[in-house]
Amino acid sequence: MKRIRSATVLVFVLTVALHTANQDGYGKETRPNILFIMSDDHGYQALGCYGSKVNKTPNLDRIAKGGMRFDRCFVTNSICGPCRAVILTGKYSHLNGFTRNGNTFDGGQQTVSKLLQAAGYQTAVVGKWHLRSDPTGFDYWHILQGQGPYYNPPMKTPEGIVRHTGYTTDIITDLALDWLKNKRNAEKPFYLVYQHKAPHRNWQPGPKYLTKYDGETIAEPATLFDDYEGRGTPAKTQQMTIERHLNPNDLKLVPPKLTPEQRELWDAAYEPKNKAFLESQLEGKDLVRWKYQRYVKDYLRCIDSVDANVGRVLDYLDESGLSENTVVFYTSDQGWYLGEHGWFDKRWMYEESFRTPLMVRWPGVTEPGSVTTDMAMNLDFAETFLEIAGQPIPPDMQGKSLIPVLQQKTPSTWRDSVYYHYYEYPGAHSVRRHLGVRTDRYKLIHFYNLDEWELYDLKKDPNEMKSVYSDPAHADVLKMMKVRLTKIRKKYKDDGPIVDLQADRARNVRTKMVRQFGYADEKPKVLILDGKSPAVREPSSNEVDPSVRPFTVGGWLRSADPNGVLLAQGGESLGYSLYLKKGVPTLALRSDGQGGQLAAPAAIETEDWTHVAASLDADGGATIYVNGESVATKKLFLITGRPSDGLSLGADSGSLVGDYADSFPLRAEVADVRIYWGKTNNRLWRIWLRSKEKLPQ
Ligand SMILES: [Ca+2]
Repeated sequence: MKRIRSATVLVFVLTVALHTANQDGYGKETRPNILFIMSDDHGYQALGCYGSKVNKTPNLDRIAKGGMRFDRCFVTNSICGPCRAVILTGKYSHLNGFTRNGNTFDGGQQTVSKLLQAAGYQTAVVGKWHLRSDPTGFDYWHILQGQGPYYNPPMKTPEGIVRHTGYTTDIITDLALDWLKNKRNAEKPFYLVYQHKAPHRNWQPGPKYLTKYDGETIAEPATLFDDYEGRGTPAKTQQMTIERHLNPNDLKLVPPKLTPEQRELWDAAYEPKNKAFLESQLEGKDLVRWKYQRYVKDYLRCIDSVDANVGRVLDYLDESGLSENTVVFYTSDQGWYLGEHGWFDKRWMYEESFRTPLMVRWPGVTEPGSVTTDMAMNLDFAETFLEIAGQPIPPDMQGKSLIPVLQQKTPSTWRDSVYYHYYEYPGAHSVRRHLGVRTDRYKLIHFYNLDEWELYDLKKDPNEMKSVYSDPAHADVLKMMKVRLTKIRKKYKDDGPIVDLQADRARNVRTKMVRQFGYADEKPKVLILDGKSPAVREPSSNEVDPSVRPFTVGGWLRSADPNGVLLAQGGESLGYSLYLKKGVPTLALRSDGQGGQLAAPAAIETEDWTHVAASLDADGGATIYVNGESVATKKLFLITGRPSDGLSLGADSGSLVGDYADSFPLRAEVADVRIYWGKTNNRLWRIWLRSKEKLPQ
């Protein structure tokens, strides 16, 4: 009890001290300025002050040297837009309404910028915003549109779009400095939000750093060649590997859009490197290593620009005397994979993306060079800004002011666990929805759409290579962590029923025909399948992506030997195939390591034209149709990702979806073969079946 009381007294004394510090008796404002610097996707592994093995960041380190480094600062939902919304509101995603990128932030709600503005602060935001709606609560704003490009960004202001020429990291800094020097009201304290796009994908370095690290080898992380044994489906089915998921733009094999002058510098830097690579014909692990070096070097070059530019702003604070009364924050919207587990990107509750860098310099408050392992969260930033400004913290904000931590007077009642919830699935990189709790030592994760759990002992397994969820020796820990998860979900008001967004999204797919083969001049056109090769092959594309959607596929066929694949898309890990085996129409599905199939109850007559089709509904219910009549139904599952194998008509090209030995080519006449996304309906069947009238006899 005594401890709790002294903590309360401390907070009270501090609050009073801050309130009385507002004015110095002559009406002069003395409340501290707040400079909040946030970059995008800057992992702590790439910061000198965090012991980086891959780069140096002398300017960013100045903030840590003059203040406090947080070694356990976590995010609530590791992805760009949602993190920004959490920082503005001090609330978890489910309460601020911004759960995934692509949402639109409701700027009508309570935000820290509005509260600071109302408290007499000058408020400004420059750089990345990424919340779709315009900023609210800012006296001045000049922001990138969406992700924004690395070069020559058009930027949005209340007066309209302003076009800039140059490197975005430099431009954002020029805007921040211009506001500090020329645009703000110097009579008021300021809250400046200065946010970089860098080092977000696809890591285009600035003109000054295009050849930095050339000829060097950047250290590889210990888990670059992780095989994901020891973890469940999610780690095995994600799409963020350096090996397979970096594209030619990411790897700079294709140059970005640049002015002629910029292009000249770019080509001088990349053309010789690319030529050497193309001639090298690397394979296997050597190729992964090349990709890793290319990716990490470009990533670090982007950080070099951030570091130099933050240095310019810190220099200005020093020269102008503002440093003394300005609290400087540096953080990233979340953490990042620099090849750990073979990955780039973020999203996971695994440490590298869950933890974000945070350094805070507050002269007279933070002890220079101090380090804390107290658990902080991006949920706390809004509350901290408010307390710095001497403002009350609204009771509906969910974080805590970090001021006691900054003063190294963390109360014993400080949080001993953090809660996480990631939503963006289906989505880029195919990371499953998950939630979980982390304590000092343990982490419990629930991938709830799969109902798969993982438990880690971070002391024994800091790289999170082997889940001990099923290990009887951890039964007590598991029990304790499940209790904690239930409690913490309740604490943050995230204990309602879990919505299956996957089925929700599938239900909203509009019925639409996306492909039609064997049809011309408004009538069916017969395609002769020779039983050898497919009549049509089409590479995998976003346009014909069967993932997370209901669909109907099929067509007319006539055959003396009804054996083989009518239509297939995908292969052994993801996809579907509609085929006939001894005359029995069968639908095969593959997704997430599971296979399923549904066969008609009997062989069908195919000597005359017969319509054969299959559909999948939003809940994964499959149906086989013969001449438009349902002949079999069964609950299967949705395909959860886009297959890398393409589409083929008359055989299953590439790796196989169904239970057959080779590509199982069909010998038949086929016509009016269609692929529909969305729910089947009467109109669809009426039109499709009517084409029989125009088939040759
Ligand atoms: Ca980000």
